[in-house]
Amino acid sequence: MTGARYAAAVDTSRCRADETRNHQALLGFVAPATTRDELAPGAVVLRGFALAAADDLIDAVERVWAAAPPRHMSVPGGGTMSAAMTNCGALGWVADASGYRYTACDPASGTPWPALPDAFLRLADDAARAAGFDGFLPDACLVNRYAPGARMGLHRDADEPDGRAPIVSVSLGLPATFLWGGATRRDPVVRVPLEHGDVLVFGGPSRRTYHGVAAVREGVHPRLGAVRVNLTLRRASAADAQTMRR
Ligand code: MD3
Ligand code: FE
Repeated sequence: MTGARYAAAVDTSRCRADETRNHQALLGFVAPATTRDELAPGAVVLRGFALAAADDLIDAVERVWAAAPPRHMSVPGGGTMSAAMTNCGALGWVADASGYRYTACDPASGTPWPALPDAFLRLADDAARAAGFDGFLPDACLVNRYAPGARMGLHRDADEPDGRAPIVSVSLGLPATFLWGGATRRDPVVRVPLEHGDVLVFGGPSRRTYHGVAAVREGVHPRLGAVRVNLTLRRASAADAQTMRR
């Protein structure tokens, strides 16, 4: 499959009908407007899926930031990540000069990461279900904060032992270009525009695919200012009967 074929499958259009339905959804009349694009088997783009919950999600992000401030983590090769990161949930992803791992406590404070907010859990469950993954029970959420110019190079998420659980990603604030690669670092990369409220779900054969984020462009979001936030909800503990209820 070629990059062009994936690109053609990504519908970036937004129409007036969608806006009207989003407005009605805010008023509680109908389900939120979402277009569902499949990037690849198991990789689903749910456009606007988090719009109705976005204010609650941002309130919760700000509480997480107050308890566990975002920081630029060091990486083994030397240097630091350009996105500032923190976590909530029973486990949190950390990087330092010695490697990458999940920890129960924030190394900066020595205390447990803040709990997963209800708004995150509800959104993760709804999005996973909409993408065909029933009973997703995340125990970790990495919260990435991008200032203009920040990016994330191509990588695979491989620190979660249980490959059965999907990852749910929520984009808030400034737009960005998501880079969707393949099974190897050299596979062609498809650029997928992401906006405030878009949700991605990655499971099954897409779970170990290379991906990244292009440098975020200057801009101001009405609620978050010159910031993009990405939430990734994950199952970081080892596989057991609780991983998926199904
Ligand atoms: C595909 N975050 O935190 S979200 C990351 O926008 C990360 O901050 C990016 O990559 C961000 O690890 C991209 C989309 C995403 C997240 C995790 C994935 C795509 C994924 C894991 C496996 C496959
Ligand atoms: Fe990732």
